[in-house]
Amino acid sequence: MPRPRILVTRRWPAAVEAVLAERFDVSLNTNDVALNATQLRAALRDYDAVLPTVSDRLPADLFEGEPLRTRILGNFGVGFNHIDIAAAKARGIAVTNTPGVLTDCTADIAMLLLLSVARRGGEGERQVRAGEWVGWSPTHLVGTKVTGKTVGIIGFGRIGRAFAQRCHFGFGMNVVFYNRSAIDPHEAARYGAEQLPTVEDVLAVSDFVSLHCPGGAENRHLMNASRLAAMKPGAILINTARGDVIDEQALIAALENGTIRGAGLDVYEAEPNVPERLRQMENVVLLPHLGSATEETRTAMGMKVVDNITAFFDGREPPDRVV
Ligand code: 8YV
Repeated sequence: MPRPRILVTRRWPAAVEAVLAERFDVSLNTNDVALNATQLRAALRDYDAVLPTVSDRLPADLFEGEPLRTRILGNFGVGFNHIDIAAAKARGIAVTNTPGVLTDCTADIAMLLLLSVARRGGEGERQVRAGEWVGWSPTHLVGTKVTGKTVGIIGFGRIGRAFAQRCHFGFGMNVVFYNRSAIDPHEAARYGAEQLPTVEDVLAVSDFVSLHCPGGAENRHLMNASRLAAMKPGAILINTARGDVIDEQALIAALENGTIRGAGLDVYEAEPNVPERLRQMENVVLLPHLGSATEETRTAMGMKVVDNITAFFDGREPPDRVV
């Protein structure tokens, strides 16, 4: 039996690339630049498995037409809103993701953003690097205190819970959350958190709001102009989920008008393009989608993809099948 032909769309941690090479006939995109639609289309035609990342967009039209050789998309990441799942399903293509292994590191980045915006860490770092710090003063870069404040979490899945735990037990914050399904109050209490009925209820009481829901159609622009206006004056918005959960233009307006105090963002609507107006603002901290970017987590994510496609080609059920 020939080994399955697989395409890895970006460079992965060396340990994972080595395991893939032992088990599969691997083609690796060594340019480390995201593939375009034509290349992805050709990949679906020519490979048994394609292993995409968040930067490989696979909309419905890529799955249409001629016979496709691909039988599984082993997504490198937990979020899969860049893949049209219904179109993949219609062509009989399985899709898997990598849940669980990036929970802590993504929650850490949310905490890092919350602290950086609240305590003006980005501004301070820019000043010191630019040689513009003129000395300590009682009024220099005074931020807002975190301990004792209320943080509102939108989406209480794995990452939302890990973030709640950090906020409550690590930083002495009150934690409330919105989740579309009801969470057992005893389970919520394990994370020091309380569920509220609506997003608006959460926004009304939160000094910080952190997004931990999936991207894609159902949550597109969940944080729109009216929801941004419903945040407490002086509140801070954190997004480590997906860029499309926030209406970016409405956010820019809310930041410019002082509707909210600041924002910490790891994800954007049209990555890697970040609007110029956002990049000019002092009251935002902007990271380049670093949520899962640790050696340990990226390796664990890769190994999960290996487990999923190995199971699939062995005729077993892939552990993390989403379609
Ligand atoms: C990944 C992420 O690095 O897993 C996710 O959903 O957003 C990131 O942490 C990215 O998806 C890689 O494909």
